[in-house]
Amino acid sequence: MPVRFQLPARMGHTDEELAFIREMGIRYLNLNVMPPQANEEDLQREKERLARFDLEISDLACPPLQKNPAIILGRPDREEQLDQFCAFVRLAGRMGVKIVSVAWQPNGIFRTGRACRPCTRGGVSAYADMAEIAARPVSNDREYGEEEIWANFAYFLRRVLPVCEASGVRLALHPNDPPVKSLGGVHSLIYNTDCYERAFRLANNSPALGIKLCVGCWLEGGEAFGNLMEDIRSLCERDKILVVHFRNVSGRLPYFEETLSEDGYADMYAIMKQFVRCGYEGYMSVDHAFAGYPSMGGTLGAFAYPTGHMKGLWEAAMRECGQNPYSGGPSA
Ligand SMILES: [Mn+2]
Repeated sequence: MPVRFQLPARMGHTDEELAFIREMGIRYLNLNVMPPQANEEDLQREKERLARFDLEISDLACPPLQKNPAIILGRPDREEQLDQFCAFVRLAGRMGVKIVSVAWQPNGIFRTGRACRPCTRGGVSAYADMAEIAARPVSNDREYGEEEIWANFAYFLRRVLPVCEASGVRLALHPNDPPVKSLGGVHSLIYNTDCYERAFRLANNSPALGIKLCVGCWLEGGEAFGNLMEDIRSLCERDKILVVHFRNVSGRLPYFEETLSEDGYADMYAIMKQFVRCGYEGYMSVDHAFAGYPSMGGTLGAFAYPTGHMKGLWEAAMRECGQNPYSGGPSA
């Protein structure tokens, strides 16, 4: 089984959009579902519709649950939110979807803004300047420290992991982005590989806790995050990587721009080869893309070129490693 390429998607794409995705040679979708549609009837209908375009849901995310402030900060209404999270996991299981996304980011991804920057070829892309981000006031009612953030994560695991195990669903935990110790006054859960190891230990090494390996985050942090090549090898060996975000940046913190794969500081071909050498067979997608143009398909149109480039790197890596990329028929 080769790497399985996917694209982020939402419910209700038009027929044209779904055809466009399929024409990129994509079979799998990371589907974002908002709460009103997070029910069996709507999802079943969507699943059948996607099947007509030869598309499948590989993993599900419910944005308000994926980065839920009540659960992450331990607010009084977290029990209700945890019940909803568990219900969403059970729903994924019933739909035959084996991965649900989670990110311990109560205030989302931090970026200074989206703009044309020196490394973006005129494209509008996200960039981060830590001097500006660190100077912001706290994002919530108060600061939240390391101990309580980990205690809240432990509580989440106690409530949710048994449901995942019973439902045949694995959690794909994304790092905090950018990967620094604290963002907006909230201590980050995952800002280096040691944090991931701590999370695995807390989960008693249950296979139900896996990783969304965001190459972008690893590169933003550089050595402070970990040794990417070594981490890919070690995490593949232990079957911890469920999804890969394939993304390059212009440099390491304290400042970076999100660039085309070929324009950032990392050698993305070498990184792709490492996934191939390690026998990675999970899902992989382009993470963020440039803003795109409304008359050129907007965000979806903007994903087309980097997705093709990523798949081209994979094909070259497969051939260089002596493997036939299309031995099982057309690329998945
Ligand atoms: Mn990512």
